[in-house]
Amino acid sequence: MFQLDRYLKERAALVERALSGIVPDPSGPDALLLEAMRYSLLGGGKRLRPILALAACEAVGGAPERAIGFACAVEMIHNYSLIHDDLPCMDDDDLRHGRPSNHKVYGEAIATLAGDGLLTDAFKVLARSASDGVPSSVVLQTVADLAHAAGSAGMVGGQVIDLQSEGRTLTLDELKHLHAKKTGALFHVSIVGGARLGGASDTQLASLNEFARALGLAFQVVDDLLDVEATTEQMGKRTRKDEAAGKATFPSLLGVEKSRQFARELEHQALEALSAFGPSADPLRAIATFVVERKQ
Ligand code: GRG
Repeated sequence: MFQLDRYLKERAALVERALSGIVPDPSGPDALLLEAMRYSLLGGGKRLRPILALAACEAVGGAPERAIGFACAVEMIHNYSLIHDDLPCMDDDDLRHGRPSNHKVYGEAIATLAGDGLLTDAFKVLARSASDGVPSSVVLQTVADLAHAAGSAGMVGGQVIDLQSEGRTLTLDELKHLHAKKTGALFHVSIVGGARLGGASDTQLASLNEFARALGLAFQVVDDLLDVEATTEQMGKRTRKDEAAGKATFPSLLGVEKSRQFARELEHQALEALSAFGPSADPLRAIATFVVERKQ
């Protein structure tokens, strides 16, 4: 019987060991920047995206080592986005992972640069994974996919739509489009990139593409629900902020009960997409259920 708790702990430990080696212990003239980067990178979080990258690699029969550089790159980009998202010019949040946000400790300038450092170094880490036995052409395609998902066509573009949407009523389709870019794109590339590095066939990539689409959206629907239903202590970050900021969310458009139903429907779609896979995809299946049932 597959044990998700154990899997999540083991894979998170693998990722955290690798991340700790990538951003070295602070010393010398770069000490402050490295300390600020490590503060966020090693300061908690569920590590969902890198674990999904490793799980997708394993689902297609690849050893997790083939995707560990990519998994770290994805988590570095995720952490950069959280640091920048917490800045006063963005969401203006003082708390992240139950601790002061990066800019509350290091100031806005260093926090901005710590985010820039993580974003840029992420691509160095991924490009260097060509030496982990993965063909260079596959790494090159993954570099392009990750840049597409994180940049103007993906996460950054989605953040801009989000900023421009404050105080406006969005349709359900507009909200889905916003989140497909802002949150979904990084989830999507984590899964499809991990599978590609694991040697996935085109048929496997097509199924995982569908799995990733449903899972990314389910994550955001549940994130919106948790913003309404969970406490700040539970989440380690400020809650009830969407309504205060006048943001359209799934609960504000559909209501809480229908949003919960929608998340379950997306979980079902994600699991259906994996129907051709055997037990090697059990971690992905269990993570899809975890994403919908999580309490933080
Ligand atoms: C260039 C300033 C600049 C832009 C950066 C800020 C930004 C682009 C994008 C925002 C992306 C963002 C913060 C999306 C929110 C996604 C989200 C719900 C994050 C929380 O994800 P979890 O719960 O995080 O997986 P942890 O790591 O805490 O488990």
